[in-house]
Amino acid sequence: MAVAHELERDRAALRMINPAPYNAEAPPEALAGDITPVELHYVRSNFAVPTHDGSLEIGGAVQSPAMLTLDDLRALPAVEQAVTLECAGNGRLATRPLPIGEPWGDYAVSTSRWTGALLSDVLEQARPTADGVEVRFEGADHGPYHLAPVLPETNREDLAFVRSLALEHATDPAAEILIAYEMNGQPLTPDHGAPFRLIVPNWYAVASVKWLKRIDVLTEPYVGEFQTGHYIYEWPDREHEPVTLMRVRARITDPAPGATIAAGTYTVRGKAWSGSGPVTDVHVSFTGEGDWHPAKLEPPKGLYQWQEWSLDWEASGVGRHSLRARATDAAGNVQPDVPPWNRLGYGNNAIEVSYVDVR
Ligand SMILES: Nc1nc2c(c(=O)[nH]1)N[C@H]1C(S)=C(S)[C@@H](COP(=O)(O)O)O[C@H]1N2
Ligand SMILES: [Mo]
Repeated sequence: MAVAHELERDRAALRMINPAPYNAEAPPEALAGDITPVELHYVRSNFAVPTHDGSLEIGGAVQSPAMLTLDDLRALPAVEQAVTLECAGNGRLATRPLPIGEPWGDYAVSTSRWTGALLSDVLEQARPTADGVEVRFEGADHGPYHLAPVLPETNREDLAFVRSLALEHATDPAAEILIAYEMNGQPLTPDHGAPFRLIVPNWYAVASVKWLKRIDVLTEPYVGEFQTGHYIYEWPDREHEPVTLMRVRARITDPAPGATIAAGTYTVRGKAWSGSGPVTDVHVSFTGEGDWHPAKLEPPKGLYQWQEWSLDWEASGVGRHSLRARATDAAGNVQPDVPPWNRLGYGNNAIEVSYVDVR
């Protein structure tokens, strides 16, 4: 159970967006390293941190329902992998017209090393029946939901955080979906889903259900506020689509936005990531349209984490410069100049602009 001083300690270095439920961005320096320290990892929660009784129920359309504990999960083969998590609402504040929702800047993104059991192992033990189509994941958090339900049938008085995945995806060992119980080698903290949570690589982090309480195999597709209400791209001009893979995105981490640097050679550094990765190239511009220079892109250190890139910039011209980085991924996706507008403000991966003064 989360105690106040524990939460206070875990939240001290973050940039608060909303005190209750607690939502906060990573400070920019959190992106400097390969792995984000736990206390710098952004937090996004739809409800207050819940109590969790330590058990995980596996049921629904399965032949062997089970009740698992942390020890049961630890007894399964452990997988450790670095995974970049990004909130689908990251960058919402830069979208025009401004959608409703948490006003995220650009720092609802972080990378940790997650350790846990493979979801595919847990589901194999439970033996889904032949008519299973999806898997439903329920968090222990719930509460009143008066903000802006999209689905008319939403229970505004007491809503739980529930998501689903296709059975084929959930049972695929190659998808490497974890029921994670450690973050950077430590037990999960209350804000990040203690005692265990889902980690779905490559997907926007809404899929990575925290405080996991129940897993049920379903014989019908799941309908619910956080699955078919919110977290849907409501395009103005075409079919709505569910929010799934992270869109390709690059970020300049050095120099910091608004920094003043001395004239001379400056090594510009940054990160780039995509749920359809790896990232295959990053180009950097210093003036605006037309002067894209290829950056040196480091190979991925893992399948599911951001990549580092750098470029030596001859910063000889005294004055203000507008810096932009633009990434392309293995699927051929390139960052757009203008965010792809949708009513709820998801998936803004437009090229970011920061300025730097050379003195
Ligand atoms: N149970 C539960 N899981 C959840 C959420 C939530 O509100 N409740 N928020 C989701 C969203 S929208 C994001 S972006 C990630 C954030 O994970 P973090 O707080 O560890 O960064 O958790 C996801 N899992
Ligand atoms: Mo999110």
